[in-house]
Amino acid sequence: MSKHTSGSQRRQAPRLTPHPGEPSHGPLTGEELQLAVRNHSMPLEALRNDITPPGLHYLLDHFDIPFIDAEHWHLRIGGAVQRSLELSLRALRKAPSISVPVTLECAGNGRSLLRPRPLSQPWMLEAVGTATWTGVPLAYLLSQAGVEDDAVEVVFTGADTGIQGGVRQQYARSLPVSEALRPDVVLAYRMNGAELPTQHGYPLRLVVPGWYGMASVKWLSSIKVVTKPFDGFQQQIAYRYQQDAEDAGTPVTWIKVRSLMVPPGIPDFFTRRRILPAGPVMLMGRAWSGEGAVQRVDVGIDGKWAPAHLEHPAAPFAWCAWTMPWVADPGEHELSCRATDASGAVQPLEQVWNYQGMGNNVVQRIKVTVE
Ligand SMILES: Nc1nc2c(c(=O)[nH]1)N[C@H]1C(S)=C(S)[C@@H](COP(=O)(O)O)O[C@H]1N2
Ligand SMILES: [Mo]
Repeated sequence: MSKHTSGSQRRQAPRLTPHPGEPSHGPLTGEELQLAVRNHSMPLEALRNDITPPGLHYLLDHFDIPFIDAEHWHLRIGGAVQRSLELSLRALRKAPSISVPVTLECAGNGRSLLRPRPLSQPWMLEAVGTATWTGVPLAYLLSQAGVEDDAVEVVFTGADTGIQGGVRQQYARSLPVSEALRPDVVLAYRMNGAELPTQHGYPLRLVVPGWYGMASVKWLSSIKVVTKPFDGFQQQIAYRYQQDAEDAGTPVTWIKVRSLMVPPGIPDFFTRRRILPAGPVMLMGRAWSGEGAVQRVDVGIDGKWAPAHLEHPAAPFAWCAWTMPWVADPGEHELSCRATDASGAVQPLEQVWNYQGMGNNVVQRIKVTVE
């Protein structure tokens, strides 16, 4: 009954994408290609680095990258607070700072592996990266402003504007007050020790360790403490696990457990198929989860699983390295990896489909030819 009611309300709601139809069984569309050349993923060989080198971290911008003159830019903090604040970049740089290594992953990572294929940014496996973010703890600024007792959420609005699902909007997302007050949530003006790159949110972005990337609002212009749950497009329509366009669904929040492997050997240019000489090889990769520390990674060789050696992460929400020696014998092989986290969650061997293609953490499978 309640499902039916919310269903008929949703029918009026704007669609996620401008595409009139349902997800596609067909070949990649021109619109997907257009998004894919604007937004890029992290080449899997970059999994070798603890911290993803500049330019290799994945990138996801919904609209245009705004052109911001940092000299005249200010961050406004207002709403249900005792004192509204307006801070220049210079003032923010003088405030107490922290540096946090964080693995960010787009909630749509793996979307294009689903059948039928949800039409949006067509990620394969690699919409992930780990950076060290330096800036002011959000909790510090919120305590300076004084959050009112009836506050429920904090809304973060970026300077980028566009239209999605027919709705004109500035990119905006909220966090529950309890999450916003976590000591590791940072308003970052540096990435990997250098000035925050334009495409990653210059002059200031939010970074929410453990949450899928959509929570980490870039090009921040304002922070507003609110006393009712935020109903913006990116909160209520986008980023939901839903079965179809009419399903209200559930919100996407924490990163699900996942592991990836550096494809061993060398690639064929066009097919990316791997070619490897026979003999010993050290397989390696990374694993992460926002729902609990990674507890184990199993590596599958032709469907036979064995536990990998796991290293400690640099921080609670940074990925950890895993390794597994393998003696490759000539022939065709399939390699895979599968992580388990402290919540008991384990990567699925087959993914359950959802309408927006969110949170696909299916195990990676790599075909290799050993010569
Ligand atoms: N203002 C703004 N913030 C944003 C976005 C955006 O389009 N606009 N994209 C979000 C999404 S969906 C992701 S996955 C991350 C990507 O961060 P990155 O490009 O620094 O990797 O930024 C988030 N913050
Ligand atoms: Mo994303």
